[in-house]
Amino acid sequence: MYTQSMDLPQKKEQSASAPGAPENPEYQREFDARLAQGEFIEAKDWMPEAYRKTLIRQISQHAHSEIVGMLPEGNWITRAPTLKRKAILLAKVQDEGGHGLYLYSAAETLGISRDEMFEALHTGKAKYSSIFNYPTLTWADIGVIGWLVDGAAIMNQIPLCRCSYGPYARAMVRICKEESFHQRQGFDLLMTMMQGTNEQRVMVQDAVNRWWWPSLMMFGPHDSESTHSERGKQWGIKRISNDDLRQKFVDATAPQADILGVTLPDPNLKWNEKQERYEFGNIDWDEFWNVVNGNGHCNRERLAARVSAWQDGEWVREAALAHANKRAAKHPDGRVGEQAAPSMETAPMQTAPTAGST
Ligand code: BYC
Repeated sequence: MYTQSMDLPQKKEQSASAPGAPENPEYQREFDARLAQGEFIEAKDWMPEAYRKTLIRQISQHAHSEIVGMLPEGNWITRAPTLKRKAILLAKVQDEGGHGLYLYSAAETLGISRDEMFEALHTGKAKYSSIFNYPTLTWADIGVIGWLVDGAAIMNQIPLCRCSYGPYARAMVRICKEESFHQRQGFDLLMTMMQGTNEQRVMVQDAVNRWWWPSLMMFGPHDSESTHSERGKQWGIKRISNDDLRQKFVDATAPQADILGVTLPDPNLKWNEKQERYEFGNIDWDEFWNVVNGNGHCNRERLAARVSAWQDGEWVREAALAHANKRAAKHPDGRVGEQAAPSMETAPMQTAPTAGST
């Protein structure tokens, strides 16, 4: 499986970078200097414990969002209106699963296990994006998720490709490329519907009305209310603030709504010529916190789906482990290929051609 576990931190006693290693002013100065120079911090490098914890929190929550994000769209795979749209949706949902796996792998390099991360999700300790607690009521919701939700995700995630932690930044490069396709297929789906019947246009407008505000909430609370922004910026994890990203998203999306022929559900949305940006109305923060705190439309349903997937998959994990143990017993030297290469002692002397041989 694709993994970054080659970069796993060494054992505590072997490495000053291991979780729980003592803080050290000299290492701290070196760490600060590297951040100031815009260098990546890598898995085996020393890092302050709070930096490690913040990354584990953010990356694991990001991974959970991808995995939980498969549910509202997965709900429509069997009901896609054409074979083409079904194939696209299937590929998109599969991509989200892949994103979750890269991100879990990136988080593992910080010394947390995947089981611990799942445990945090299943017990409600770890968050995932508020957006996935809204229901997908019609086929138009699938287009709107691509256009608005993936659009907001890209806006938030492009700066993460330059975040200070190497394994996270590299995972984000590939994720952003795929998200960009996701956004375009959503726009394309909606454009097709807008060129269809009046009923289809009404369906699209209804979906836009329901998803617009939750999409703006994806960027998190106002900067003044954001508990992690200050440190995140100092550590080069957060390059652009929640409010600035939200503004960029509105500025990019409002003209796209005009092209589609839909109205964004905000009477206060207007172009400010002087400031060269859109003004927009107030977000309902009570709704946001209600959803974040587990009381949205689908919070319980989403979590229950993840927990039952985990329980139903127990036999697969057991079988995979039994298989791995069997192979390890068969190949104690760690080689797991079809045929283990002969060891130095048993290898015939002239297996490799020497220079000048024909
Ligand atoms: N939903 O101090 P703040 C996708 C929490 S998946 C829930 O500003 P930070 C896709 C926040 O965690 C997209 N909770 O935090 C998948 C914190 O609580 P904790 C997911 C939220 O970290 C499938 C508290 O509020 N993207 O694209 O500086 C299909 C205070 O917030 C939300 C990512 O995860 C929210 N919307 O900034 C389609 C990107 N917002 O942890 C698409 C990576 C805030 O102290 N994450 N909270 O309990 C980030 O960039 C940042 O973590 C955030 C928040 C901008 C989200």
